[in-house]
Amino acid sequence: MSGQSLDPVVRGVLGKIPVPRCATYSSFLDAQGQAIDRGIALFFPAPHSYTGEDVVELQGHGGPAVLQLLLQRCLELGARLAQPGEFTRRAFLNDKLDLAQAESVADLIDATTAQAARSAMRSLQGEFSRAIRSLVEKMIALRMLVEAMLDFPEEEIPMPDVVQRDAQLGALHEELEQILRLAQQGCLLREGAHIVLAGKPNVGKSSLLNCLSGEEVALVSETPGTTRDVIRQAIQIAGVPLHIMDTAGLRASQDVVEQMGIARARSTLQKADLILILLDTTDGIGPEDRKILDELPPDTPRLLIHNKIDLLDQPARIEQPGKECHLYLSAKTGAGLELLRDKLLALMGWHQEAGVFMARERHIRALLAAQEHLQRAAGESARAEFFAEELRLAQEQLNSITGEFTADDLLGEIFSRFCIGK
Ligand SMILES: Nc1nc2c(ncn2[C@@H]2O[C@H](COP(=O)(O)OP(=O)(O)O)[C@@H](O)[C@H]2O)c(=O)[nH]1
Ligand SMILES: [Mg+2]
Repeated sequence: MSGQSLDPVVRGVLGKIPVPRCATYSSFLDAQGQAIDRGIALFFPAPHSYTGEDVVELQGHGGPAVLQLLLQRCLELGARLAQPGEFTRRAFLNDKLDLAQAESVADLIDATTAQAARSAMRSLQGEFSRAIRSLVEKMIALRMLVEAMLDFPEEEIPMPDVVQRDAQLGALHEELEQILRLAQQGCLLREGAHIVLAGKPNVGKSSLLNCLSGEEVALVSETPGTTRDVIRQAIQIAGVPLHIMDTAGLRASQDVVEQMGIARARSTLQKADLILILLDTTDGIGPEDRKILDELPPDTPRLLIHNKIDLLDQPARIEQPGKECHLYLSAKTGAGLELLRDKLLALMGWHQEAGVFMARERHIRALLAAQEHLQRAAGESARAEFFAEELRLAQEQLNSITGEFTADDLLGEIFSRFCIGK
């Protein structure tokens, strides 16, 4: 429980106020003073709590019925059920966390791999926010310089100031680039990537899915048209979550159910981050394969996989004769699977960098927008007002990441550190 007046609830349930930050063994009482359960009570007086308000934790034996009774008792005494995320929202409103940290609480809980959990923890500890704030501070310094220039007629702007301005802008650019790279990695850890297996029937799509996931998730048979529905399997490679989707083989079919499967396969392809086109090495690339390749969404990255190399006794390998990358493997023997795993990570943009922090789409969008404003600022070096405005917009984008919007912030900064009127 969190709030400003927990006293009546706490007294009602425990019959006393527990000593702050000590584990207090106590009965949890109903309206008649009968014990509902017995357990540990922890009291964190404001402001030293998660939410910054008074917080009381009751730890009982669990079990839905007894928990329900205890909850009911607290509601009777004036508490209400929290909304989703309300504790963290209050923590944000009370300045215990900034917005990026608050988001990372949810990301930590939702993390599907150890890597993702570690990077969420890094964001929760404020590494991402600190990086953003350091960028914002440098941006403010640059804005002060540029806004000071506004007071001079253009021909009187001191040259050293112009040189300094351009050097600072260049440095900002580089720092933003680095943060963006780490955030994009974090975003990949959070969201994972959607990889779709496609190709004509019987080339080994389902076999490859099973091979990658280490489980027999999809039926494999020598009868073409075995897979109908889209089969999804979550796997991880080096801690990066990947959602692999096996689809019905693409061909002209008379079977109504197979046609439905093929329609699903086509719509799944539209949403893929990466498409793996499977080919049968013993057949080479035939007209059906070419037709499939021609119909793929043109902008989605793709990898051509030549399966069944075991039948020709060929080695696993990667070849890149032109634009397209060809990988030769065997879903049956597993030869070439490591090559595939590494290639998938590379195609998804994973560099296994140290210090990756968890980030979301929202953050990436804000960083990209800030980057664009910096680029525009660079193009406005002759027009100081426009230059200053682009910087202001870039800063606004960055502030939206940590949830600090006030324009007054900047005014305060300027007046506290500058006194141009003197
Ligand atoms: N020799 C060999 N056979 C394979 C390989 N991969 C799949 N197959 C066989 O090819 C047939 C079709 O496989 P399946 O995974 O169902 O293909 P899909 O229709 O593309 O999903 C099955 O009989 C598999 O055992 C491989 O790498 N080598
Ligand atoms: Mg199949």
